[in-house]
Amino acid sequence: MTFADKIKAFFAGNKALGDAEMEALTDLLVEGDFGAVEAYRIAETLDARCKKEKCADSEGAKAVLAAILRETLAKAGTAKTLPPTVAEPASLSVILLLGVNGVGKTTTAAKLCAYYAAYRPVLAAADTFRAGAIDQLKRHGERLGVRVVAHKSGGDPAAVVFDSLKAAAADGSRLVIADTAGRMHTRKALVEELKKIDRVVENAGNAGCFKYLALDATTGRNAVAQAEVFHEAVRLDGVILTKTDSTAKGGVLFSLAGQIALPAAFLCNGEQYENLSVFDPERFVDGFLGITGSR
Ligand SMILES: Nc1nc2c(ncn2[C@@H]2O[C@H](COP(=O)(O)OP(=O)(O)OP(=O)(O)O)[C@@H](O)[C@H]2O)c(=O)[nH]1
Ligand SMILES: [Mg+2]
Repeated sequence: MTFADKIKAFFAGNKALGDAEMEALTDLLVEGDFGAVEAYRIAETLDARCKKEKCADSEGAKAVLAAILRETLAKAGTAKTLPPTVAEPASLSVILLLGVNGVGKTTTAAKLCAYYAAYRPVLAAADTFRAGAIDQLKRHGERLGVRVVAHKSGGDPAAVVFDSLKAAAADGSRLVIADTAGRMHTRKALVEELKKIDRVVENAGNAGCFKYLALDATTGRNAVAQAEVFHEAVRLDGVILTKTDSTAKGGVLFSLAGQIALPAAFLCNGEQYENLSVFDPERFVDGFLGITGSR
């Protein structure tokens, strides 16, 4: 039984929701990657609100839960995103993709190039740490017809971003999308490197800098701790949840919103360039509760 089926089964029939059911729902939310703290908070809020509103059946409770989940996402606000069409007069923007190794940063950088094609983006190969990372990005650049600015493997990632900004400005491009390394010798080294890249971008006097954490939906409950490290280092603008086409449940987005006020910006649901969509909280909650079926 998939997670969505379990949620559906839980709310099916017109049964009353007593203490035992609330406990089962909390377990279900924990299973859905909410993390214990957020699962308990949401189940308690649901219980209190159902009592207050005298809604005793599961259909009513589901509607109340949907409202609570929407409010949880709303608390984090809307992630800052560039519109897909270029506003005039256009200035240069930068998207930094951050995240631990293997979450899908490079693939997402390529997807964003396709999504923001109107900006004539330039890719910055700022993952100089992992062998093969530069070539991987170059292959995407070739397929997409996008310029890739790269230095040698082992070079300074902040310098790559700096050169990409110059190249973009010279080319009349409106957007630099920077792929970064997910791993360094130590976590401290990673944070220092990200801060250095961040300073280059902030000092470049660009109109907009968008710092997104790519997060693998299958990471589960560990995601909040992971996000906190990056959020403290560079103050993230949002999360891009990748691999939502997997068996992941997505509850992690509620924990990120509820616990560290970090909103989602995009969802990725596959390996193709078109498998990227702007995050839509209404649709996400409906999908999560099986109200319309898909996310
Ligand atoms: N199913 C699925 N796979 C994805 C998605 N996004 C990325 N992948 C796959 O995940 C794997 C890792 O993707 P990368 O883009 O290389 O990840 P990365 O974060 O750049 O990895 P490092 O550079 O090693 O830190 C690849 O096999 C991708 O094809 C997605 O939305 N869905
Ligand atoms: Mg990569």
